[in-house]
Amino acid sequence: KEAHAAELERTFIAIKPDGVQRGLIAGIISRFERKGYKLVAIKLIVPSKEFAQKHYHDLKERPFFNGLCDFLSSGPVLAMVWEGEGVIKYGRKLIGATDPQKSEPGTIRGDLAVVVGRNIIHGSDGPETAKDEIALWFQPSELVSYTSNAEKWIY
Ligand code: 3AN
Repeated sequence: KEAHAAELERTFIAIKPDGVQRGLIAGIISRFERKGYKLVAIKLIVPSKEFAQKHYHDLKERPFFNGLCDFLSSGPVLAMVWEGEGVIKYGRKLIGATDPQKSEPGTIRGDLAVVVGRNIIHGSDGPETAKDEIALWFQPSELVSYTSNAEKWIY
């Protein structure tokens, strides 16, 4: 069946300052790209602390909230939107469990991170969060819709 880009699921993925500074950008993008997902938006930005607080608003009661927001705003973050069938759930699977001590080998956090406070990558945890996070980080005009011929062999 024909898949139309506009109907496909999208998720927000961000490489946090630790991942950017450790030189992990290309390796992480490669995981999503080789799986068959499509990059529809990307930018490198240093979020303000206020912006980080908005991004993590669900965690504002947690004891690590302040440190987490300081960390996210401490340097460049690579913000991305990835598109494709099942990308929200499967993106989380590629990323691995929140605590890198518990994430499986083969996942991004399992292979590349050690502690929960420096777990290198963020991925939306559901359709509502994905929608909200994409709207927070990107203008609609920054999302690029295009049809890739490669999708014919993937979806
Ligand atoms: P995930 O990023 O896997 O969705 P959340 O939403 O529970 O996990 O947590 C968001 C971020 O908060 C994590 N990526 C991690 O950086 C940080 N975090 C979560 N739990 C802790 C903790 N116990 N101590 C320090 N930071 C934490």
